[in-house]
Amino acid sequence: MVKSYSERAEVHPSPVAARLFRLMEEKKSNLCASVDTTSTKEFLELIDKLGPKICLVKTHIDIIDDFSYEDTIVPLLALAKKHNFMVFEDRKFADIGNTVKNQYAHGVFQIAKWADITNAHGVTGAGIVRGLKEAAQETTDEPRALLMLAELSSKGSLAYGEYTKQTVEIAKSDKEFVIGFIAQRDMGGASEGFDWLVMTPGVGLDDKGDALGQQYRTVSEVVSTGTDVIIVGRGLIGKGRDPVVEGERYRKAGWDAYQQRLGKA
Ligand code: S5P
Repeated sequence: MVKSYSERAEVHPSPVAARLFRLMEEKKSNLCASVDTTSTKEFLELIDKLGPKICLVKTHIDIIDDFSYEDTIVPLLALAKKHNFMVFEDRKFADIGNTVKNQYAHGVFQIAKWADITNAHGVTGAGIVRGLKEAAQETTDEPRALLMLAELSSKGSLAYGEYTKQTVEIAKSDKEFVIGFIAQRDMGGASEGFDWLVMTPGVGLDDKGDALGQQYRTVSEVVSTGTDVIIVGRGLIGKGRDPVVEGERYRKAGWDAYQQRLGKA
């Protein structure tokens, strides 16, 4: 039996996951907007438009040309409050524990200070989880959470088979801090008491892929194979697209697919 987001919120060991599940149910949205744009102005304008339709904003903060904490992050957090969404910095940490600890908390971006969720590759081993957790604890009293990159959407990705399996093993090292995966399907865990969130990028309703190896699956395809949160970038904000129209279209598609998975539609 597939559990609802609100049932999962009630018992989840991570306050970040619990809050996300609650607000997904409230807003009837499992849509995460990937706002991959290079100016602060456009970044904030797009997020303000998409805000009512999404549960999560995914950022690549290092692609913003005119980044500053005051002018980029402070208004981003104000929009998160205004529209009730959470923030996920797609940093894809991939170094030893001690280095990622510094990368997460320090430098220009100070990700641990403002992002509810970030993510990491398993390639360096379980020390990456401990390093990131220490940085979070030393930086803020706010709850923070991590997703492990178990699978990738791109053509020729090396993250499959034994690599994916061992990344899932790393996730088991911290039940509270690691809330799930970036993956293309359900990663199991239920029989061992884990309730992992699966977030899936490479989702598009109109395109099959791009010229640089991205591959898209449809919303109903990914939700039927275990996705909890759909991550959509260019499908929402690509050239010629109206983010308000596409935001509602993907929100509805994601929610309908979730209802179907629950057996309610
Ligand atoms: O496997 C992956 C993992 C990620 S996080 N494939 C991805 O495409 N992503 C990210 O999702 C990628 O970095 C980009 O920010 C977003 C997909 O954007 P789109 O425009 O192709 O929807």
